[in-house]
Amino acid sequence: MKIFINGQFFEKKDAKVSVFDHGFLYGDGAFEGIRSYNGLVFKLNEHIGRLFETAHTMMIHIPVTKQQLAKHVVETLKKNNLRDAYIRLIVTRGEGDLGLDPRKCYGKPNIIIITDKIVLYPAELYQKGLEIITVPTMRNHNEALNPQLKSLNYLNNILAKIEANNSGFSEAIMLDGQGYVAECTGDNIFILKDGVLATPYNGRLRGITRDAVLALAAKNKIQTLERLMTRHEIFNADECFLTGTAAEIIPVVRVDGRLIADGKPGKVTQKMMKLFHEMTRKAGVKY
Ligand code: PXG
Repeated sequence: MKIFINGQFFEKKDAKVSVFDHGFLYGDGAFEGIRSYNGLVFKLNEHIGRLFETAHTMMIHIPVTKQQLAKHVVETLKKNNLRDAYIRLIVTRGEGDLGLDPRKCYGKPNIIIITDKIVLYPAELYQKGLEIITVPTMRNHNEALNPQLKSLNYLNNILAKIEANNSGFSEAIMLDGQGYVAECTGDNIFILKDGVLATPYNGRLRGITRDAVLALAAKNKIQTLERLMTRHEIFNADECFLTGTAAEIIPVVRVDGRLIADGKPGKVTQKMMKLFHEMTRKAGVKY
C-alpha cells in the first residue's frame, strides 16, 4: 500500500508524521472520507470543496489548489491499483511546539492521502434494516464547534458511538441542544411521511450523500424538505433511512424500541437505494 504524504509516496510501515503534529496533539486538522466505484471517484470535487471550507474556518492554509489535490487523490488511487476504494484525505495544521496556540506551528500543514479497500456493511443489514437508538451525548452546538466542520476532532461522535455500542447498537441518533434530531454518529438521517422526504437542516454535517439523495429525489419527483425533526416524528414515520459515504443508503426499521411502520425497509427507501447505486456507477471523476 502506497500512502501520499506531502507529494511523496511511502509504504504503509514508513508512512509517518511527527508526534508534534497538532493534528495528533489536538485534533487540529480536517479530513474527508471519499469513495470510488469502478474507477470513478464519487463527488470528488464536493469533498475537496468541503475540506477547503473546513480548513478555511480553521484558518489552515492548504498549500495546494483544489485541482492539484484532486489530481493527487487520483494519482494515489492509480499507484495502488484500486478501482473500488475508500479514500481518506487528511490535512493537519502540521508540526509545532507544545501548546495549543496555532502560532506555535511552523506553518507547514501536512497533506495525507490513504486509499484502501472499502469494507462494506453486511448485505443482510441492507435487506432487513438497522435498529438504532438515541444516545445522551448531544451533537456539538453551532456556537461551540459547528458540526459542519469535518475536523479531526471527532470525540463528540465517538462518545455517542460508545454509548450506542454499550447498549448493543452500532449506530445512534444524536440530538441538538434543543432536543431536535441532528444526525447519527457518521450518517445523516431521513424520514418519509405522507410522500415527503425530510431531513434535519440543523445541527448536522452537511453530508455529501445527503445532498446527492435530496437532488436525486427531486429529480425523481419525490418532494423533499429540510426542517426541524423530533424523535416522535421518526417513530411515526412511514419510512426511515441513513445516508453516508460508508453506508450509502441504509434502511432503519426500529428506533428506541419503536417499530417504523411495518418494520420492513420502505418502498421509497428501496427506490432511493437503487437510484443511488446507479448514480455511483455513472457519475464521478474518472481515473
Ligand atoms: N454525519 C457525520 C457526523 C459524518 O461524519 C456524515 C454525516 C455523512 O456525510 P457524507 O458526506 O459521507 O455523506 C458523516 C460522514 C468513517 C467515515 O470512517 C465517516 C464518515 C464518512 C466516511 C467514513 O467512519 N462520516
